[in-house]
Amino acid sequence: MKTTLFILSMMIIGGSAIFSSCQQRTKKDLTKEPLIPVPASVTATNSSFVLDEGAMIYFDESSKDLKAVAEQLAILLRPATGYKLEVVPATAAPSEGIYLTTGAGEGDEGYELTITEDLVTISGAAPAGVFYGVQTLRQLLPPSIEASSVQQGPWEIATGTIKDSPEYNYRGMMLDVARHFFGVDDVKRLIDLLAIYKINHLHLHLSDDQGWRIEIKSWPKLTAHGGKLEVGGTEGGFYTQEQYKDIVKYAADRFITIVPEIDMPGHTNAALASYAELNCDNKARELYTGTKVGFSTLCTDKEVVYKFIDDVVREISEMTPGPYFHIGGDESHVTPMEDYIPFIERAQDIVAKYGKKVIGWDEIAHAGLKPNTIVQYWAKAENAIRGIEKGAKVLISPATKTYLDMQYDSTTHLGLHWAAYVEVDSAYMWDPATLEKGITKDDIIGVESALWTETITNMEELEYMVFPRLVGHAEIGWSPAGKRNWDEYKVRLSKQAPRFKALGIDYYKSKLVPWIE
Ligand code: TNX
Repeated sequence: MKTTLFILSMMIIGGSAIFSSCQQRTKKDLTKEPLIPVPASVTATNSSFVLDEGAMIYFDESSKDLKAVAEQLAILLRPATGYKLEVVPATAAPSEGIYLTTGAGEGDEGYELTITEDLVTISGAAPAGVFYGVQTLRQLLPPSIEASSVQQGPWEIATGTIKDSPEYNYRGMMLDVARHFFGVDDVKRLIDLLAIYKINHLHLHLSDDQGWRIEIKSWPKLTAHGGKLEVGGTEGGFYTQEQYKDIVKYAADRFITIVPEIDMPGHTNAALASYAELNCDNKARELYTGTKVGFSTLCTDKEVVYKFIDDVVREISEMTPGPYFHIGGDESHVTPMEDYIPFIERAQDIVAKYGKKVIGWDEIAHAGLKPNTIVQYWAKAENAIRGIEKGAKVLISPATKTYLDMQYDSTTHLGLHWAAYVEVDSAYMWDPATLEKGITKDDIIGVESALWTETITNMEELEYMVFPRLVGHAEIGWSPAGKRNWDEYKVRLSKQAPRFKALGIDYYKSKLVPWIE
């Protein structure tokens, strides 16, 4: 009896080392893992790695930026595993654990993930690639890894090698914070969710008829007055400059670039209500809380309007490390074309003066375009093609496929349907490079989904419209066209359900997807 107890207690003291060395490993097939976006190449070696209690996360100390990525990985894995997962610098590859390094991987965002029975190695050409390798590793772990409290393991991963890099450099989502305002914590949650699916741009639609959402110190009434309300007349809001910088930093830590948009010359009622001098008749407009579009315009012949734009672009550009400034330019129905064209040309000059590249909705292609201007195709392919003829690149956001405010079908209780009903299959089954004759892959910088928020008032509603369609758009932006097909994708998507649940995402349970609980 005593000896048995002794042996038993030795086994317990020996702990995970004894356990893992004697353990029968499951034969897991890496090629069967339901990864989204689907990687460019996967090779399986049919065994498994088990993340255990004593595992450490090593980072190659010659690349200082990897420490932050290693710490993010630890923060991600600690709650559900309950393990300590120490983050330690290394000068060479360790024999076991998780190791982040540089050297392999294509372009800035490519990575190579190699999993053996003892060691997981993520190597990227740059830290962004390592970060994306981490996101893939995350999806290879059981969905319960996303939980915020300790869960039952084992934390087992299939062995093999994944080599992966994106098809498009720009994979984005736009959030309209003007029609309904979303605070800093909501935006941060969205950023966290975007990063899981390797999206790397968040475009914030910061001004519209119904509200001005970013503090401009030289024009304080924009937010003090123009930020007060939102659609429906409820209380609006705005980001202080400190809050905006905090969002930019939070996004950058997750390799997401913030793209600020100030829509002009239309969609400007909130500014026109805040400053009388921006109107041709010098009369301030009333605040507007309805959902009509196309009724407002800055007075394009007034010098003060360009002073205003200069100040706004300067203040926002100073807080924005990313390369882009979005000038809107859509639906300026009450700005005559002969005024619209020189206005858009002058706005581009102002943006260039502050060192940013212009993005504008496809209507801007009517104007002369600077060589590095980007046309965002949302409504008219002919405008995008006109832009290409003028030397511009195109960001692909067709309303019929990528507008997340479009209803799934006629029973959807939120959203609009002016462009189409966009079910989960329709949102997925298309290819940017073949969607329109005259727009080829070389013309395209990437894909962006857009959530307009006339009917979307809170995070629950946002998540219902965004998920799962955005996940499909993320795959369109990242994965090779030849690797994508709906019948196979819908099965991978169905297996994201427990992950969505663990993350608390209120997604739309489309009948077209064979969800597993
Ligand atoms: C069109 S898309 C708009 C937005 C609306 C959206 C609603 C675009 C450039 N303009 O102002 O919010 O439709 O779906």
